[in-house]
Amino acid sequence: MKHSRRDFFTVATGAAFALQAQSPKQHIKRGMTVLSAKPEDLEMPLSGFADYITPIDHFFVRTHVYVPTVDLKTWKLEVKGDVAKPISFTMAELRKLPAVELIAVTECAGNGRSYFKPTVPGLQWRDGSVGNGRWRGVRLADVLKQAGIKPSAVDIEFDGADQPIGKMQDFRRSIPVKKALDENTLLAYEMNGEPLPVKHGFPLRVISAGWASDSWVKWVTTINVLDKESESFWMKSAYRKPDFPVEPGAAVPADKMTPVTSLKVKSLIYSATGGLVKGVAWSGDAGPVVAVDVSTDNGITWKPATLKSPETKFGWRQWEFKTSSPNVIARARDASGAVQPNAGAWNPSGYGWNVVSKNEAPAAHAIPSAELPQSLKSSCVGCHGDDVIRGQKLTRAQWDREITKMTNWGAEVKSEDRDRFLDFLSTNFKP
Ligand SMILES: Nc1nc2c(c(=O)[nH]1)N[C@H]1C(S)=C(S)[C@@H](COP(=O)(O)O)O[C@H]1N2
Ligand SMILES: [Mo]
Repeated sequence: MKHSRRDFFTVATGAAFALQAQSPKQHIKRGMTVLSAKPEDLEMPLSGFADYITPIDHFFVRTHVYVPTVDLKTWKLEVKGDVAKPISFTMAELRKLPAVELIAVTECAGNGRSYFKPTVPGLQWRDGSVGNGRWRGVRLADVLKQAGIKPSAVDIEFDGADQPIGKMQDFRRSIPVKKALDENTLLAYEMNGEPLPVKHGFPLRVISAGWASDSWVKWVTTINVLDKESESFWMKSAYRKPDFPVEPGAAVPADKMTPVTSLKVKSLIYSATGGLVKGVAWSGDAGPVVAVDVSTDNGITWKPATLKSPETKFGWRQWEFKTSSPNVIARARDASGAVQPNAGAWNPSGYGWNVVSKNEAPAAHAIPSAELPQSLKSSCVGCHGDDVIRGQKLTRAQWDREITKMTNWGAEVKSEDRDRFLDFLSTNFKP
């Protein structure tokens, strides 16, 4: 939101002043790895894990869309669908409901995607599309009760103020009613003690504590209570993975894919110097993390690390272990007894990477410098930059599917260009 001098004088009284006070602060993101500049996808550097609560300046950003600017004066939250009494809330009305504060990790389902072999399409996140925030807002259950949610409700679908790019489907995501009524599922208007920043969903976002960030819908304007499963593209086709092991690289039939939900137990080593190894660990619905074990002999023997930060169900825990060994691996265990696996369960979109962590992260992908042909630029670079293309290393079959997806989303590719694009991409940006 922009404020002229004149605005300031007109709003600096009474109730209007409260509105002004809720305006988001401006944040300059610092030291982030830019995976895509437009739309903005920013990864937190490893040093960011040293903070228990991730500062907003370092908090990763993932948007499928351009960030919308929401004016609180006209914004409202609408609750409709399978309810007795459709209802809407202004921010002032929402803030009158009981406020709840929660520390919780939000992690992109694709965090660690770049480590899957064979490589998969999508943003090539390393470790930093995750952060630990302090969220404040209202219980989603309180809002749904005011609207008189009916017993026939199945899914709660959220829509935000963001507009899809081109012919991309609108980003709408749903969570099942049981998760929606959980006391740890919030609609947050504050992050780390300030109004939700614009890039993180101002003025309101979903906090699906314990679940991957794709269910943490930002810029929420509408809650639609459904008496059947959501039909949204982002539920039916995206954010799904096989719930059984598949051969790496294998195609998985659509009816064998289930939605991404809870995070799984995970630890990360972010620093190893001066005889001290430092890391973080978190889990999802099966949290909190109760132990982190470290091995310096490739997993033959394990010793417990010291857990430092307070135990909360959904926040991460920082931990330390004294060793000068150059060869350190760590694995976390959560309250359900689940531990990190030794190998990643390969899946076509590269979701849910949580393998045992090492003190040296695999080298970053080299980004090929090949100049994109002008025709490819005019078809692709406009809605998004060339950084997302360069970041991926895909087979010809994978690029073929990407071109199909993008043309479905409105990219104009002349029929005589299609094969040339495919040749160029699969020669220059290959695994
Ligand atoms: N409205 C809307 N909400 C959204 C998204 C989006 O593109 N639009 N991206 C989702 C995804 S995939 C992630 S990983 C998180 C990222 O949240 P952050 O940018 O606050 O870290 O927001 C989620 N919520
Ligand atoms: Mo994500």
